[in-house]
Amino acid sequence: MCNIPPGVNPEAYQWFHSVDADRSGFINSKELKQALVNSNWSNFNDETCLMMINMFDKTRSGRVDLFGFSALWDYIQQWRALFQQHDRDRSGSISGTELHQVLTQMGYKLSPQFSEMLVQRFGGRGGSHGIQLDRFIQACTQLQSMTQVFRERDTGMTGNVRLNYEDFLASAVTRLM
Ligand SMILES: [Ca+2]
Ligand SMILES: [Ca+2]
Repeated sequence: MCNIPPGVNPEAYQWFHSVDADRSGFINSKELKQALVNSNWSNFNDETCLMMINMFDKTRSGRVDLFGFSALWDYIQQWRALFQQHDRDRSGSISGTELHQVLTQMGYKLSPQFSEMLVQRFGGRGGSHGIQLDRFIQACTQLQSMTQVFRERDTGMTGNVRLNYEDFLASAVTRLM
């Protein structure tokens, strides 16, 4: 515990060695998946793990080092706190109504129907039970990314943009992969 490098979250430092199952000194998406559980005790889904590894993988090697893991750890904790804060009925999942409150707090002006649609899309099996933490992180992160694509082009802040189809796809692909 005495050798924690500066800028590394002590909690993440402690976890790093147990998450790094093959002791390679790096965490890949498979190792991350084994380490993360939702409130219903299911492991995080592959898509969310891969997405988060890619976000904090500076070298495009499909894995993160201790520093990347520490940043990723903080990222997950922030979403977890937001998730718990808005899981008003303590069901362990986020419903459409609860998601709408999250998005409103984050500054989005979106309809309640849009949140319902997101929960349907990310919740699986009709989404009647809401979304778990992994899907919550995935949905919110993708929403942020796509919003960023839009805002970069909406220079006049009009809420409307004209996008070339391939330009749009290219932006989406770079953000999501
Ligand atoms: Ca490893
Ligand atoms: Ca709930």
